[in-house]
Amino acid sequence: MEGLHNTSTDTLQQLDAMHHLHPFTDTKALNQKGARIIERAEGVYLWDTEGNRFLDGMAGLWCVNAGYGRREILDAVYQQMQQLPYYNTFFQTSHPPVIELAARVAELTPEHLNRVFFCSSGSEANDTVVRMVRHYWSAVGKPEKKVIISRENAYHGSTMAGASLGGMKPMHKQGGLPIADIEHIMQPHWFALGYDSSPEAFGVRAANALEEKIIELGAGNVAAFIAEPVQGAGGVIVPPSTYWPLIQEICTRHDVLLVADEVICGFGRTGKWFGSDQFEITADLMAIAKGLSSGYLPIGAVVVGDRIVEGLEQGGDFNHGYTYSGHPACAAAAIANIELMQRERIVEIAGERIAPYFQSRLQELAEHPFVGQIRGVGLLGAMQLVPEKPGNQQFGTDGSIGSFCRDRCMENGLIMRAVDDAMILSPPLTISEAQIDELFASARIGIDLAHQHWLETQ
Ligand code: PXG
Repeated sequence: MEGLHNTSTDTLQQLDAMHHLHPFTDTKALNQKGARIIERAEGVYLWDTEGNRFLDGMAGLWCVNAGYGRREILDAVYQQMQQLPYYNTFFQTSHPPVIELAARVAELTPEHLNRVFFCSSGSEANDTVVRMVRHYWSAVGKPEKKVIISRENAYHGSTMAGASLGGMKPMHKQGGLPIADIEHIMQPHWFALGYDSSPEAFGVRAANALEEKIIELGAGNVAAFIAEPVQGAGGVIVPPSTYWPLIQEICTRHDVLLVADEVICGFGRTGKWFGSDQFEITADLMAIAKGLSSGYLPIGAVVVGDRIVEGLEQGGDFNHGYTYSGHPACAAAAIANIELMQRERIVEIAGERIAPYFQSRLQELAEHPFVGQIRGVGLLGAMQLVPEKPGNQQFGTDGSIGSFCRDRCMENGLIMRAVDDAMILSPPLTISEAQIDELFASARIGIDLAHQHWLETQ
């Protein structure tokens, strides 16, 4: 088949409908409407085949941290593909890009995290976490420590283990999940669950749910606790300040490993290199993906603490790995991405200047009569739409208000994500102040229109 670059939107949509099954999609509904076909990108903007330009308020899927069109990454990949397009890292072999990337990741991540196990996605990273922590406990003579505790409304991926770790009920319903020995506790979502108390008191209550679960299961049976520093797909849930210090203490007290899922929070998203830096979390293992290559090529990893490596070394072979663990071209993309982020001080500038500006513009929307809560840190933001203020009442309309708002934003040139009725933002870290102004101007139009629509339909 010839390349489809000059094909009409209609034809592309028809072919897409005939042959392409989309992730997390009602296929029948999509195909009646036709997919939007994105054709090109530059900086923080995307263009579709109809010539519409969008400001990408989601950095793809929370991943294009360095922005689109970075030649340095393209050139690095091209060169690597010429030199060595593929070789594996099984059977006692290695190659320069994977070696360099592992060293760079070890240098960037907190001091005690020095070894890196590569894979191709966040889901694979979390599958690796499950197998690795269970193997670790077995290697150090405590094979009964198997249960992994996670949280309701967490997102850890879409593979069997990733979806099981996640706390998304609709995902569990399809396919008989979670798998065995995964437990869930409450999430630190103050607005939804703790509105009648102070955020600080609620943070303590939500963290104590971990200790209660550990005691219920018996610490001797619990391998690890996994959590996103800030829940992303769950709706940008920033935990109260009391939450993480207490979680850390509980894990230490009960000898339960702490796993930070940094797939979204990593690589500058919260204004520091890692969510663990922002929230002062000392994790035993860290899952990373997305921003590692700014999404240019698929790559993920588990960054492993010294203590875990020492344990694993007592366990012989770790019978786990992927054909594309440490793929040379993906590693080259990640190295070039990290290099340019360091050279241009993208994370530092985001943390010092861009994120504070983004958060102040976000905060202005707290006054809007349709916005009940603003959540955010770094370049993550959420605007929770509510039917009335004050209060934490929700619409109970299956997210149709959020989708309506999202569609109006799209018509006004902004890509925003709706998680039920919370409007979510996670733009490239390279966004400028002027582009942030443009973003919030469109967001405000979308929210105004959704508000008007809501009032009219009451
Ligand atoms: N952990 C976290 C915290 C994530 O956000 C994954 C793991 C899985 O990564 P992969 O690369 O396997 O997709 C993610 C992914 C959304 C959305 O709609 C979020 C993700 C993926 C797809 C959609 O918000 N996060």
